[in-house]
Amino acid sequence: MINTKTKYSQLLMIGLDYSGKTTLIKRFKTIPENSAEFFHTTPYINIEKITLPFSSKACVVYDLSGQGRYRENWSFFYPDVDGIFFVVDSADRDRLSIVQEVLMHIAKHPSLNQREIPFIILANKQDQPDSVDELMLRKILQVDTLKTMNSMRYFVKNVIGITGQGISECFQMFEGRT
Ligand SMILES: Nc1nc2c(ncn2[C@@H]2O[C@H](COP(=O)(O)OP(=O)(O)OP(=O)(O)O)[C@@H](O)[C@H]2O)c(=O)[nH]1
Ligand SMILES: [Mg+2]
Repeated sequence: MINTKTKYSQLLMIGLDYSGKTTLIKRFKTIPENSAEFFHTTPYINIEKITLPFSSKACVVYDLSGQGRYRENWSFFYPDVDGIFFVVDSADRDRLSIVQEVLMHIAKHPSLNQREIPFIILANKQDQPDSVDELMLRKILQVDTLKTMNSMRYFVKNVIGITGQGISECFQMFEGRT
């Protein structure tokens, strides 16, 4: 992990495979006012350096693969990150029960126990006609229960990765402006 403690804030992007993490961060970078540099990419980690939209601070984004065999690697980042984007494919109703189990597993992780960071659940793919919206997702994923399990600040936000809709608001939550 890059030692960015003083110079940058750090954002972790996780969520099941195919949920849209890489699409979201790449789309964010195409918005003209969001200056961004490419860092490094491999099949299991994509690292981007961006400028946060509201504070204009530099931020390193760790976009990790959500494929089953890589999920255990997510926790290496928990002690140092300043916030987490957890991306959900809201149209993949068959896998929402797996998403719920994964969220419970994360919420119990000892490295997150004392961390007062924002945990933003991005209800992605809202353009899909059969997608579940943020209010319904909050219930299905039992966000009220998650909130009782640690000190993280939970949010759920509708987004569309392919258009960029809702992403700025998620960064606003990350920057503690809501
Ligand atoms: N319709 C629709 N498709 C989307 C949206 N966001 C992402 N996708 C599509 O979902 C697929 C998976 O997106 P990725 O960004 O590769 O997903 P990922 O979460 O990075 O996946 P892993 O790296 O394997 O964990 C791609 O075909 C995207 O084009 C969205 O908002 N709407
Ligand atoms: Mg990806």
